Amino acid sequence: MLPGRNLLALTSLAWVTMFAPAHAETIQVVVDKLVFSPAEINARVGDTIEWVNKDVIAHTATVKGEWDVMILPKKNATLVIKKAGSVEYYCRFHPNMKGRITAH
Ligand SMILES: [Cu+2]
Repeated sequence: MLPGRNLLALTSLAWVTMFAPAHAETIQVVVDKLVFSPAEINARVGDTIEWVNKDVIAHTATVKGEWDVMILPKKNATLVIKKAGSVEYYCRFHPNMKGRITAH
């Protein structure tokens, strides 16, 4: 076995141990005047999406058969990304409101 490889493996492990738990991020999507902004976001599995509703009406972030998040007027709502992939979500009350989450 090469000592150099061991050191590299050990260093990588230390990095993962130190940074993995703190790595999950919260990504904010503002809902204002019936628009998700930004409409397209990139995330990692484990990240939290937080919708911040600035409107005085309720919205949802919905992926049919996957998840459905109610976003009450002037409130925030969150969802933890559980799997990788790209999904388009929409608002059940205003189906022309659309957003996309691409998770790695
Ligand atoms: Cu809506």
